[in-house]
Amino acid sequence: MARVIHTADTHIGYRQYHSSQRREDFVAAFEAVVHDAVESNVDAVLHAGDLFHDRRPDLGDLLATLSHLRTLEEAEIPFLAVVGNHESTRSGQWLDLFERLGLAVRLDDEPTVIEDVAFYGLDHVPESMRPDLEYEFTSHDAAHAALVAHGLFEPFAHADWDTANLLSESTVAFDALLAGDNHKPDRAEVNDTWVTYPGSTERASAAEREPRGYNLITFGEEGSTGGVDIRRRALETRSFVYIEST
Ligand SMILES: [Mn+2]
Repeated sequence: MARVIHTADTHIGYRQYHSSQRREDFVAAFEAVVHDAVESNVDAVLHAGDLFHDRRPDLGDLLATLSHLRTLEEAEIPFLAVVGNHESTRSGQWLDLFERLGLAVRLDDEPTVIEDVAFYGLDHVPESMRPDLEYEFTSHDAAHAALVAHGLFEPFAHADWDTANLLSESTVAFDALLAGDNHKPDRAEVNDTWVTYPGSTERASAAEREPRGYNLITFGEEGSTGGVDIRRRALETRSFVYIEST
């Protein structure tokens, strides 16, 4: 049995409304997730991409991120992640630097086994390059498998990625697809596999009205569909006042 936090779309470095206070809110949301991970003593934190708002986070945001990753490392909670579309760079990924420092694992087509779950990763791939994807993953002998991926997956709004095709083409049978990119929290079953978004951890736009949060997922839970239990936990955020134009 494994209990993990699934988070995504942190967008650290976003200076929303040109406000330095909002910028601090985005990194504070990451700190809150890390705090909950340590408090709940989860087996891992899975990040499904867009940890940073853009490809060039400033030094202050990087130092804050490093310090929160260090907190996880000291609590012996692995941080497993993929690269999102907002933060992807041509010359190399920030995630690789964190991995080099021993503070993160960049998930890929090889399994990273935590307790009895094999985790794999799929970075964001532009739509034009998807027809060439083979979805080849190295086999595992764990009890469960999950794919952490960044993209707009069906059956949710604005989707452009064929989830049923991905799952049937994959050489590994996944119990869950833990996604990032869509900022709206949701879940659905596609061919007996859970597909879920935890949503963003701060309001990246005024359209994101529902409470922000993350997923707490237990693999190997008796009585749950496919042995995967997905619960949503809310994060406290600054209150927004919405003014409707008439
Ligand atoms: Mn995002």
